[in-house]
Amino acid sequence: MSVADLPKVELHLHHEGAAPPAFIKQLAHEKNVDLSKIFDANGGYAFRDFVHFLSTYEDATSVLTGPEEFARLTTAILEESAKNGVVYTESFISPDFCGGGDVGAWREYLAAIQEAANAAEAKHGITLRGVVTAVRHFGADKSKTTAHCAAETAGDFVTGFGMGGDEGQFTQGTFSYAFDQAKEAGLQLTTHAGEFGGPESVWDAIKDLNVERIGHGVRSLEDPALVKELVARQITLEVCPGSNVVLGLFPDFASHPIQKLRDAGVKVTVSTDDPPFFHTTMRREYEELSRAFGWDASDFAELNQTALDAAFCDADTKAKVAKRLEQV
Ligand code: MCF
Ligand code: ZN
Repeated sequence: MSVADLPKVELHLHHEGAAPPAFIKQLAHEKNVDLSKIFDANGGYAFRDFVHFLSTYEDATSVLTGPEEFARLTTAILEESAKNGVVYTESFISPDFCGGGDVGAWREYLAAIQEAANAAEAKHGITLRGVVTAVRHFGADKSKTTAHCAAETAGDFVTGFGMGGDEGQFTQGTFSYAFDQAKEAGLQLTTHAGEFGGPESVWDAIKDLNVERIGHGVRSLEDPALVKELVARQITLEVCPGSNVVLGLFPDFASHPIQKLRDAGVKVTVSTDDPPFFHTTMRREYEELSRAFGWDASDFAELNQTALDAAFCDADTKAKVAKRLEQV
């Protein structure tokens, strides 16, 4: 059996970022919006670098509106994830893209997403949990509204709070109020850091936001003291190797630091981030890692256990997912 066939746990997937180009093209067509500039000659998403990626992402998202469309997207995402052997996944969803921060509208989006997720669970045996996500370059005020929406809807489905976006403009500390508010509502915390922001953004995330997990965090290796701190605090990294390669952080999988982080004792997991943007899938991530580092079924079993331990869900759900992981 190929390692790509193994059951998988994924912790880092952006809901809109998982929308296939054909899905977005269809919506643009229906709404008479010209989005031709965001697609390349092969029909994939076009972007030159990280900043351009963020604007392409925002343009694509602009045609995705209403609970019904998010429900359809959820069905498409979970079908694709299940095809890839994913048995548990967490996705980043943002009130900024779902009702613009209005709690009533946000509840409607969530209800539609949850209904689609329940149907997918019954059909494919895949569980979804939602991590409500602030967009970093939207600033502190918006993050407070996002945290308020998260706190109001914390429960069985919304189990985490996070932040993505451009690490350039505002420090992590700018968002400490929002993260504190989410924590008080019982949500578990993660933030993107150490991708383009460098090791200092990971330090800030640990010190100012009290997160349990870090999205990416791959540049932590540049600071040995930080690596020690991650190990001591048992912080789990949501590593997305294919995303990092396409966005130009590392030239290829073989040069990716995931192996070195693992050797240093840091808890690492593997995710796709925005699969159609980065021409990847969970199967492909496993294949490439196996090729680059010789990882076999036991390495991936360890990786999945780490992911399940760090998952933002309750003990009953973890036990259910653990059973699915055993069914090889
Ligand atoms: O992980 C990648 C690259 N690094 C930072 N941010 C993002 C990534 N994919 C999507 N994002 C951001 C994007 O700015 O997350 C937000 C978007 O606004 C959406 S979270 C529902
Ligand atoms: Zn991400």
